[in-house]
Amino acid sequence: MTGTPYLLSIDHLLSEEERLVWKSARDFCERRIAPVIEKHYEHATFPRDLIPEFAEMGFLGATLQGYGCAGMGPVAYGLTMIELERQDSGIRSFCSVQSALAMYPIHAFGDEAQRERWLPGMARGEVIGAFGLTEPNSGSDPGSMRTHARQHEAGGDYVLSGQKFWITNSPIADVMIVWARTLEHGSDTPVVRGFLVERGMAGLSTPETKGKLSLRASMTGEIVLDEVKVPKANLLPGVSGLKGPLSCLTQARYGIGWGTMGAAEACFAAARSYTLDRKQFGRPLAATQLVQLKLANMVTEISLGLQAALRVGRRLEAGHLIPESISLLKRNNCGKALDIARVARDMHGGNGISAEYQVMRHAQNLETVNTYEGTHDVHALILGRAITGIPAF
Ligand code: TGC
Ligand code: FAD
Repeated sequence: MTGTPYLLSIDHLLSEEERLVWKSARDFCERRIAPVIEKHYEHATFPRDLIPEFAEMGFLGATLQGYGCAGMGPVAYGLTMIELERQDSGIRSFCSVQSALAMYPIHAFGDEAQRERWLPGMARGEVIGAFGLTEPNSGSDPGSMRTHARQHEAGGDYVLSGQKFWITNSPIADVMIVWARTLEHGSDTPVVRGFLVERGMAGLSTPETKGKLSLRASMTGEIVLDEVKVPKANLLPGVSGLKGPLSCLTQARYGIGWGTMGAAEACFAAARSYTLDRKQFGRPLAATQLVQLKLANMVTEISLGLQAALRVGRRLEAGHLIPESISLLKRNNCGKALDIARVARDMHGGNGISAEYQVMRHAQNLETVNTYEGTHDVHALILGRAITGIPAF
């Protein structure tokens, strides 16, 4: 499938249907994203005109059942993530947020009226979602969030105040899943709940975050809530506590575990081809031992990363969801993809900083991917807690 010499290829471990999904995702991404991505990255714009086509491909809410969603298995979904991120992490981000962070919580924790109201339009790409967890003073530690929801009377509407920061899609979102602390009536301990905040609600603004040097083809912004009145019908009834947002993150982190291997493959393929063509000291760079060592390291990490993603995907298919195994996958595959992109950039010499060769764009993007959805080090601490039983955050 990949045309690259992976010694531990996953191709023969896939079903016929998974191979078909992979091929059609790859053809689509090469045909529709590859020709425009460089321009969008340079101008820091997101290709909104492609959203209906993402919907047609089944990329939006891909793993969800019903409501016009594709109902893909976890492995087929992972393969689509590879192809999106082979082109650009920002495009994969758009689909991850729409699917895993906005549609998933409505599907998993919403009531039937909320599902019917939002999910079909989101699957068609007509309604865009965002996920507001991070705040200026609460990133790795979302439990310290300040955004709060007040209820004047038991069973009444809510008033939300606070600020969410670094939010993918917020400037273009129609509906935002906002996580806020609220005091349930009769309790004096605030609890985290999820709210569907709609564009147009009085007191809501979503300013764009400018000046990003990474993930430039993705829209990022804030969600500012100034006494926003949110009807009680917009509370997600099915979950309370931090496990609500963290469950969504588990879904999204799984997709990133696959997706980053696409960016890594793009960088490896570029480095291989460049060093086979480029001659210095009278022979191709690829004929030198140092270059072959770098290529061998890349192939090794991508092969192992894909095997790990497939293993986690098959476990999910069988109903075994272990968040720590997804932390291991997200952390390792992001970290390795970032290393591969940096080395590929170096192997291109001066050309490596040119937009034309793409490796620097991937390297810049992967700096973000290594940070969001739990930083590389925070995932080490999640694993450390699982290994020792001691939270060391
Ligand atoms: P902790 O005590 O560990 O957990 C609280 C409750 O949540 C449950 N839980 C999980 N459930 C599902 N999946 C997971 N991964 C879970 N992790 C924990 C846990 O069982 C517990 O449930 P219960 O029933 O006992 O209440 O909470 P803590 O405050 O100690 O959390 C620690 C830590 C560090 C693991 C957590 O806060 C964390 O993961 N921090 C990283 C924050 C993060 O990843 N933020 C991402 C923001 S969104 C984003 O970046 C989107 S990028 C979008 C794009 O792709 O463009
Ligand atoms: P901090 O938590 O302040 O961390 C700074 C550094 O300290 C990191 O290196 C971290 O590993 C380290 N650190 C933190 N705690 C510890 C510790 N206990 N021990 C040792 N080291 C520690 N969030 C959303 O809610 N929704 C989104 O859609 C979204 N999209 C994003 C898009 C982009 C482009 C970016 C850059 C971020 C996005 N985020 C989003 C936010 C992202 O999840 C956070 O940036 C991330 O969780 C880290 O939080 P922070 O930036 O506050 O860093």
